[in-house]
Amino acid sequence: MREIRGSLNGEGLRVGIVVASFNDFITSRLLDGAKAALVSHGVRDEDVTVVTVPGSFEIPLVAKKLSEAGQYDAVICLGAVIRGETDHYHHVAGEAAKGIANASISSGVPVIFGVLTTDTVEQAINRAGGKQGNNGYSAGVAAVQMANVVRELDVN
Ligand code: INI
Repeated sequence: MREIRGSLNGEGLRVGIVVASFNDFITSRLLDGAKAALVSHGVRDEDVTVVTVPGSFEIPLVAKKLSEAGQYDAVICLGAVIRGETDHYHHVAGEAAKGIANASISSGVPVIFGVLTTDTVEQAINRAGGKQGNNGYSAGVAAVQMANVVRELDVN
């Protein structure tokens, strides 16, 4: 039996990060987590490119451009969509999720969904370095693993 799991060795990987500045008190923590995960798994600081966009709605376009550039082994998308009183939340969260998935499928490059979608600010804080860990860190680990999964699939 052959098993492909994707190693967690990030040496030599080039990673793009797209981060939304909306709710930046959350997204800056997600970014810190993602960078920490990449560096602790062997990705070199100079092999990481960070692009900042206004909000999560704008993430998909940049994710698509980065993933199609041929310069990155994985792209990480970071945002925080927090439910408000209107249904704006649904549109922003839905378009971000759909666009990020499309970028990954169409480019063949792993594009990691590190966008928090929560009912409350507290839930977001808990997932951005609080009680429930840091989703940015998990996104960084997922980027390394998926880049290696795709590499292993491509050479076999
Ligand atoms: N963008 C977010 O990243 N999170 C949110 O919670 C949010 N809310 O709630 O409005 C949000 N809106 C901005 C949106 O992403 C766009 O930047 C804006 O609509 C301009 O296109």
